[in-house]
Amino acid sequence: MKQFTSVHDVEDIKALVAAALALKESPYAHQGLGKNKTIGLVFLNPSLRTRLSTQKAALNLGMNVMVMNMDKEGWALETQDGVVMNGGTVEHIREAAAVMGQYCDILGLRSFPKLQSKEEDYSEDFFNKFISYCGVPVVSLESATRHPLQSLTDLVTISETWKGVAKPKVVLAWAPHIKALPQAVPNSFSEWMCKAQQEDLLDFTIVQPKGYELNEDFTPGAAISYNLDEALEGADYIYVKNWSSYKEYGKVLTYPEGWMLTNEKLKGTNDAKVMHCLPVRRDLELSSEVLDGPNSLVIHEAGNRLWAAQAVLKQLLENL
Ligand code: AN0
Ligand code: CP
Repeated sequence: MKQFTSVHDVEDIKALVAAALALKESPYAHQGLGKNKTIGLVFLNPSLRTRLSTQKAALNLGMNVMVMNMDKEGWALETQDGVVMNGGTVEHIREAAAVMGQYCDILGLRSFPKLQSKEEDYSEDFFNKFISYCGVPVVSLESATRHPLQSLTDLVTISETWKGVAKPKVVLAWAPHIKALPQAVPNSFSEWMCKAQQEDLLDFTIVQPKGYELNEDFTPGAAISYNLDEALEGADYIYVKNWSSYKEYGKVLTYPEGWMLTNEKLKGTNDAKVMHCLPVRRDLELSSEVLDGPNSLVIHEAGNRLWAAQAVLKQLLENL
């Protein structure tokens, strides 16, 4: 693996899941691998889990870690070519990324979409420029359209906890929110689940209100539903997440009633486990009774971020 920006960078998802679970058993088995290697984690947006789990994953592999909070501590970056920089931006991405590449063997980058222009966000303009100018392998810490470390974690968590004989039914369920959130987490989750479905590991359904359909490039083979109760019937895993509209780009269309998951809604499921990438707004996006109840996997899932990140960094180090 030369970079980790989406499921398409991964040769064998089953092997990567197995590697993550093996690291969970033996976290310090490869401490020599990262000796004298440095990872730089560059954040243009807030983070709790991604920041801490990726730092710890790198430390477990013996790497040095540097964190740059670009949004608060870095110079304001220009991304467009051919502009006279006589406004608010101080440094061009061409120099900034190239310089960070001088100090680091691997770079991680978090850069959310602006949710203004579908074309700009879905071209991954900023992310791709960073990759091409920094000159070292890049790990996505969440880009405009994807969050692959989260999605790998989610597949690890499902694989680890599923004890059934038949394939599990996994449902991605839209949930309410007051803010316009990116489609990165659901896009990426869907992309990984669709790949897992192709490999016969699970069955995958997406349920959302009309108008919240994801970009179809990310949903090949997914069953699509608009009825939450129907979609949840017999579900083994429910992945709760809000996202803003893709069609009416970046908009919070309406605030439909009845889309927050409650214990009542769990009754039609196969005692489904409930997942969420976090952070979650209690009793808006997901009910406290579910979050605090026996079906919630959210803390276990967040714990697994470490092993997913460590598996990815291990593969990148082996390919340096
Ligand atoms: C972000 C999102 O939905 O993409 C990050 C999730 C990991 N969430 C919020 O902004 C609340
Ligand atoms: N799930 C996740 O990526 O959390 P953070 O935004 O806190 O990193």
